[in-house]
Amino acid sequence: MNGVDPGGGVPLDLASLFCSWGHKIGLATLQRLLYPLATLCGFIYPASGKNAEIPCTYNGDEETRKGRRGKRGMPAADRPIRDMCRDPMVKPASLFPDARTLKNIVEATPMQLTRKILLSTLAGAVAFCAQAQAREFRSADVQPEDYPTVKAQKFMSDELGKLTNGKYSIKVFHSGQLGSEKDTIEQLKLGAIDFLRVNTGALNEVCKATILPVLPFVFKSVDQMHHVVDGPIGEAILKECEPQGMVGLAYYDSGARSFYTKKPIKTLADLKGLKIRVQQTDLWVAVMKALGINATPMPYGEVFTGLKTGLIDGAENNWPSYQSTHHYEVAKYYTLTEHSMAPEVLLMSKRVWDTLSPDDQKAIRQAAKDSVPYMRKLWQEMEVTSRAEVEKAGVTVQEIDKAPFQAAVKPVYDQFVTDPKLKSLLEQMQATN
Ligand code: GTR
Repeated sequence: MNGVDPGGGVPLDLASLFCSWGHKIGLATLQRLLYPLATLCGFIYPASGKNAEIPCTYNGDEETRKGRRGKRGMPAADRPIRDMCRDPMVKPASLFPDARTLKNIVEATPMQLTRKILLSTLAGAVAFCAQAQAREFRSADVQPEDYPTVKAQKFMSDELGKLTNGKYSIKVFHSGQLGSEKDTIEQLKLGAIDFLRVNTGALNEVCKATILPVLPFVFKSVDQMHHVVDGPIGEAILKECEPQGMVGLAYYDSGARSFYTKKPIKTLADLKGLKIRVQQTDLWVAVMKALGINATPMPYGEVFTGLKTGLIDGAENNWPSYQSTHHYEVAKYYTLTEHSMAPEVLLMSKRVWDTLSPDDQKAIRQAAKDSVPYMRKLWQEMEVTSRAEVEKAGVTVQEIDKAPFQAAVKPVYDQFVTDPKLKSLLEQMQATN
């Protein structure tokens, strides 16, 4: 598990006590009450600048102890406390006296001394509590750092920080750093990673209901897709992932998927017999079979090499993926079949989720929800810019009659939507405007 185990195996019962009490009245309030008192005692260096009242500052961008007085190095005794935190971004205030404060202690009367010890212990406990509770979640995404899904998770991290007084943040491991979508789904289920952003297609083998938004030509428009996934139907689909160890938080946009190939495609017949890369699911293999295409399932990260080496003749995806992966440099014909609008989805590991308080769960849901309009705005912009970029680079865009495609994939619905619950959800989807 990531982050810090509150208490961290350190015998500091007062800190644990404070952690629970402090969170009841609000950690920030507690810190603001106690810090000036402890400072008066001379046990904590008064901070300067914007973090003046906060003994444990969270600035997230540098190793230096911003907000501490002067440029003096961290007292050796501070280091274990900082290390306990395991998070270089959480900076504890000094909990240990320097020579001047030691002198004050020696010269103090017993009454003064008791007061000093009590107050400094309390302040120390608060500082410890703040750092012990701070936690950086890990999230995985196969898309690159500047992709809308990744940026949206960073936005979510900031929102979460605001909603929890800096208690939580999310580090996004983008560009498939933690593995393919299939691998990271397994890691999420085990709680080895906390969050995951994948396409709904990637979930099809794990929670069956997720095939519904992936089905070819199931949505009539982006608006209709939003009405479906943002309401009770979308919620019901994600709920199906919970027994599999994943808590669905939000749907992000993914536009429409179309074929791109090394040779021009003008009709469905031109695609017959071609080797086309698909996501690693039975549904996609069946869709391609219905179209007379030779499906080649493989991870997203291997498609470029597959195209380059001739292992595949093409693939299918939206504009931003086609552009950001540079697939357009190898497969220069983009045919506007727009055959699936499978949205992206953001999930949290249920194992991790279950360790959180209802308030924290609420904050996570809220932050995820808040990131959706931001993501969708970025998405709309990127769909336009990525299309323009590939066209400028010489890609041929082909309009195509979709009717033969729609007719050919019809049997796939009967093949995959057999469960009565899924049937009912599909009917509700189709009845949504
Ligand atoms: C992209 C999606 C990725 C991944 C990829 C694929 O559109 O953003 O998460 O699913 O498609 O085809 O594997």
